Amino acid sequence: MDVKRLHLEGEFVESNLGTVLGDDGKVVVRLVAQQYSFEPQCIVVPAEMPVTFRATATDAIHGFVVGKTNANTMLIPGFVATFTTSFKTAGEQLMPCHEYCGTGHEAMWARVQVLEPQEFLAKAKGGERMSCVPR
Ligand SMILES: [Cu+2]
Repeated sequence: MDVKRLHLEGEFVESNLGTVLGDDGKVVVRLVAQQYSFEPQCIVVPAEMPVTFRATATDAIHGFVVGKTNANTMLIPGFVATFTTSFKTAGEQLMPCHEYCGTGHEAMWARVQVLEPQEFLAKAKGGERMSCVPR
């Protein structure tokens, strides 16, 4: 994977980031970490359903813990980190970078909006990318 072309082609282009509900019923979240933010800044997921994360970094080693789950990974430029987890309850959670990545590290985090499964499924339409709902 060529990190310089990450935003231009392939799985991690901007238009492909965020959450999708696939035809197979699987929920996949794609995100990119860079100094000093995650893209997207807010991720929407369902509670009580398996959610697969696929993530990478562009510039430095980052890492993240996903809200109140057991998911915790490092992101290394040039590699895709993937894991599947699930969220027990609906609500808003935080996803901070936990790997010191430079001066802006402390401010590097994303929000995770966990929706009730019915609400999530009602919002999800045929493979379209989903974004957080204003609360
Ligand atoms: Cu960081």
